[in-house]
Amino acid sequence: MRLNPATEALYESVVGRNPAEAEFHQAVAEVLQSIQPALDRRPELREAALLERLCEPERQVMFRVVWTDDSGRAHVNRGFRVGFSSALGPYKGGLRFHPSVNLGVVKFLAFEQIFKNALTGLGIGAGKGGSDFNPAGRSDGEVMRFCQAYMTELHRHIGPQTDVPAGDIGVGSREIGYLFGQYKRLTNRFDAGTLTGKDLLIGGSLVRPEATGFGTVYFLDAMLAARGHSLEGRTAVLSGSGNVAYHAIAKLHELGATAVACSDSSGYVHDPEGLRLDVLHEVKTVQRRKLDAYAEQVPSATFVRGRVPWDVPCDIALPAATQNELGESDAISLTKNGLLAVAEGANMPCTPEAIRIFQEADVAFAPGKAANAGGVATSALEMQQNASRDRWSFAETDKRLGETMRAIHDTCLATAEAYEQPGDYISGANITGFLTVADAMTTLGLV
Ligand code: NDP
Ligand code: 2IT
Repeated sequence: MRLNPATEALYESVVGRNPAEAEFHQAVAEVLQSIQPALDRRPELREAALLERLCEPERQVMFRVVWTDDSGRAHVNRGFRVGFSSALGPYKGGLRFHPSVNLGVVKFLAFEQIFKNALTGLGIGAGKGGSDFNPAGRSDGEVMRFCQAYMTELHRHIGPQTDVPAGDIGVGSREIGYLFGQYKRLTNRFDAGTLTGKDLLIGGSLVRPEATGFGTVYFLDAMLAARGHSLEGRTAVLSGSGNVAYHAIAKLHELGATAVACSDSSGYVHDPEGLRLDVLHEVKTVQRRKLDAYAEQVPSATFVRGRVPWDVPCDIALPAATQNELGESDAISLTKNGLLAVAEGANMPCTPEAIRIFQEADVAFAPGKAANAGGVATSALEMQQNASRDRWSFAETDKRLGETMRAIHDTCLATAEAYEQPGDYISGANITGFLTVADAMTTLGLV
């Protein structure tokens, strides 16, 4: 690790004070490493325990969530919400419902969100939350009762000026609807700006469902253009087949690329003729089934059980499922097959070893905190619409999303260049996000 002794000591203290939180350590290590050129140039940013404050969440809430299944049996899950930084605005970030959720996972996600949200330039702080509740196979009624039980505690800690949750893995507009319904009931207020990712009927924004996937492809398009390439005629492989992957596939197809493989937790589907969005929607969103059902319906498709999709040859890899899902051997196989670019739709999907392989092979690499910032950026647009009781058209909102993603791309590239890391979007994103939040923290005094 390229850390100077002071930063190394801080990293060791983060590890020591937060044991068994490997994903959080990983996220902190990457940021501390890549902001080093900024710290060298602006040594005053080491003062006032600024880095120590940046690595310590402002607050963390953990609570018991008790709910009953359809047979009346009681279940206990754990709920989390971490407010990491409110230097730039109210805590903002999604809720994840997945059995793998623990405090370390929530903290890594909230930490990443600090820099991502700063990059949007839209005045949002950083938080994340969720539960180890597993929605797979649960009925609508069970999901609703879980959401109500979760919100029964969470409502004390959130609000339009305090903390504004949204969706993430396992939390889409259905869950946000149930969460908002309970929030409204408990507080006796229709405070639409407390949650984003809402259905249009209850104050949601057009483009928010598409925003993360579309935004990732807008960023990818700008990154390819900066290298003199385009998406036209390219082949793409994605992981995941949820909100982010689905809308990324739609935008890839619209811009002339072909997505030939995507995955879920059961395996991956390879369709050399191009993935069919209608079938994906029916299988994953309507029926909530696994991808073998896609291959049952599409003769050109093959389902590969229990494997990740990274050995399918492609020009573009778009990991859009979960953290550390693309490792060194996957990166080797992708680069051997002539990979041109990677854009992280998910948060921290590529391991540090995989990223090193991409960098050595001169593969263009867009880190999640830049590439997938379109989701939270459009959440901020939803907050603006809620605050002004206005509704923007699809075209207007999509235009704002496109402009935001291109601005993030250009800023990351320019910052990387200014700090002598040309073409390194990881440095560009981390340094830009860090300087923005660090300057705001200094302005706010020692709080
Ligand atoms: P969804 O729940 O809609 O979809 C998740 C997809 O990833 C599903 O296909 C799921 O498979 C698969 N998946 C999830 N966990 C695992 C796992 N441990 N192993 C294998 N496959 C897994 O979530 P999103 O699409 O919203 O989120 C995907 C990623 O994008 C996450 O990393 C999230 O943090 C990130 N992200 C999301 C944003 C948003 O606006 N939603 C914004 C920015 C980033 P299965 O269907 O079998 O469960
Ligand atoms: O990781 C993310 O940026 C999200 N899950 C979206 C957060 C949001 O508040 O829209």
